[in-house]
Amino acid sequence: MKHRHLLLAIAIGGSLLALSACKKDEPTPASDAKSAPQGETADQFIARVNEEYRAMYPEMTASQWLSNTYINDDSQLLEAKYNERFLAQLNLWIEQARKFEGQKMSPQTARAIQLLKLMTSMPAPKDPAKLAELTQIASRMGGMYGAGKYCTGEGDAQKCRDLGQLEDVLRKSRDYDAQLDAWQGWHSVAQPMRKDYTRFAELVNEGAKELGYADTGEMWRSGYDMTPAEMSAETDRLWGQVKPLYEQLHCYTRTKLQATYGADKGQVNGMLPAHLTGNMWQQDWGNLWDILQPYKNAPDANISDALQTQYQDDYAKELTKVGPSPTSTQLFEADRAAQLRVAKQMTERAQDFYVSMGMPRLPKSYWEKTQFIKPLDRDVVCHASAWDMNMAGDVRTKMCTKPNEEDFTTIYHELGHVYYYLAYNKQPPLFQNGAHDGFHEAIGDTMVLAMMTPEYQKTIGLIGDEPQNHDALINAQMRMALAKVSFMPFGLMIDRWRWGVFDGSIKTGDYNKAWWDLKAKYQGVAPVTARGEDYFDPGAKYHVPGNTPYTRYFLSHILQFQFYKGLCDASGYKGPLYNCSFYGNKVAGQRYWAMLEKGASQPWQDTLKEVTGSDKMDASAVLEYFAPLQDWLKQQNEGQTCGWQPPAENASAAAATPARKQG
Ligand code: X8Z
Ligand code: ZN
Repeated sequence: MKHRHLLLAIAIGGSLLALSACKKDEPTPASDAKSAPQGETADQFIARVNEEYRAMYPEMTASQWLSNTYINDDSQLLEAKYNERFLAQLNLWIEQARKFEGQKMSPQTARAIQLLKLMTSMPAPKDPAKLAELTQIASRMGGMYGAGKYCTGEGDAQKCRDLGQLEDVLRKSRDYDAQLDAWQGWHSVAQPMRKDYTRFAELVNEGAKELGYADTGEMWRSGYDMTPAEMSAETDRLWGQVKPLYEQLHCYTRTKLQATYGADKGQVNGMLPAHLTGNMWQQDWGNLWDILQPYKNAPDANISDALQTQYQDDYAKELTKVGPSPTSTQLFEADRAAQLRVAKQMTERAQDFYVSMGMPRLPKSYWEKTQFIKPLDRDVVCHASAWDMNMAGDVRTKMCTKPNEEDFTTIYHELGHVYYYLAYNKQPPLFQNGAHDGFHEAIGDTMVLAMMTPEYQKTIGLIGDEPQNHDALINAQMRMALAKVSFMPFGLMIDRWRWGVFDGSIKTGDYNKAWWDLKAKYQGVAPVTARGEDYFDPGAKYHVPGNTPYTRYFLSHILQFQFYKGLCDASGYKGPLYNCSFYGNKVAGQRYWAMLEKGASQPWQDTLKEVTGSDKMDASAVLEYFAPLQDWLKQQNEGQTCGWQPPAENASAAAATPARKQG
């Protein structure tokens, strides 16, 4: 499963499900009958579920790995089938668990039963026909996303670009129209998913209701050792803490976009034009560095440049192997070999950070079975993921790595998942999960915070010994804010949309409007052309067709600063938070590993307390970290009218004006 985190317990592949069922269609001895073995106690029941789960897990995961790294009808069929078997088995276990309600059992067993009900983010109806339909839709949507291409031109002149190529346009081009074309092109891929997604939402809701939840969103919010209502209030509270910082960053960015593209084209009603943020979903503005860098003359540890150089060196080495006048095939092969080489070097560098803190090296099979770069002979899901194939050391990552900073930090992120798997593999299968899903997402990102410090970058020779003055600090903080702060409202709005779809407050006919209303409200971004209901823009983001809950990433962006501070304290560091690196610190490493080993075996509040001293999620570490930048932004924005008016507010104003017919 891919970063299969909580809810799905193993979220696998796209979050679909967790494992498959038994082998072939033969009845398994233990639970062929709908009934559990006679006289089974609750503790025995959980022991049996753990065993059955472990047994069926590898083949389900294999089918998912296959359909994600080799997209075609056959692999989708197999994946859908294994997911169907697993979900049927899961429903059976959950039914069997009912009979233990109210009985005496160990606290660990009670927790395991609770987690069992939350094992998938794709609750399936019991009706076998609907169950099969659901898993087929899920696999089809995943395949459509993975294989999606934007094609222009006719016949021999036709040119098709995949997501990676379209993202490159947003990353590098500063041509307004070229970016708009790339942005619109990718969003056209999602249009045909609309019907499937509508049906998908109906089917999972039916499954969630059968399990006793009001809807799928309520079920997703139930995985946090608090009530679903408390959980959504928690996200509001945390967002309230960071919103002022986001608004300052937004204001500064808008000013710079207007300076680049003109007062009119650089904004839409005070919001950022969706195709101009350097990112397809406006979730990470790091690619706008050329426009947003605060101090052009101050040191700027540019990891992308260093990685490009590394690639060029690798390429030159490959060429020396073939001699003076290489054929075009040899040039091509040298490029592929160098791409693979640099991807592995980036991964080795990330591994080194974990190992320096006392964690194990990745197993040999990791290096053999991982997908490091995009294969050329087939479609694959390029969206990065981390997999635990068998709960016994066959861990892998799947990426289409390019030598740039974004992918370099993504490798640390994915290895965070992998180290979590390796650490909690000794837990019973039902506890092999993050303390909550936000923990799973935060492990690697915490390492990135330490990796991005000048202190660490000097140790690896990425930057020289030049003194770190105020300007360099602001540059570094801006770099980090463009990745982290810009993300926060995005991390929130995706599930605000899905919660609304699932609870019926967003109607099928309003999918796209509701999406852009939320983008406007939280992120302050807007499309520059009308995006009516013939579009399905949510489907252009991996986690929607992939059905991966997204609140986890919002929580992770808060938690990772708490973990960072906790580990800095453990390492004995004194000084401003943003300068702390615990590279090589075994005490911090042990504290981290102890947390990872716990998996989901206790409430996350207890686990958080062990690492940070507090049992509450809190954004004060975020604010402490970014304090210098926040001051600087306030000065930069002085005299500007910051903020924006979301269209919902425009619309209600318009509603009061009878003359206007349509909003
Ligand atoms: O999906 C991911 C990871 C895999 S769990 C690459 N992330 C979110 C995204 O890309 O939208 C990491 C940050 C947010
Ligand atoms: Zn992740």
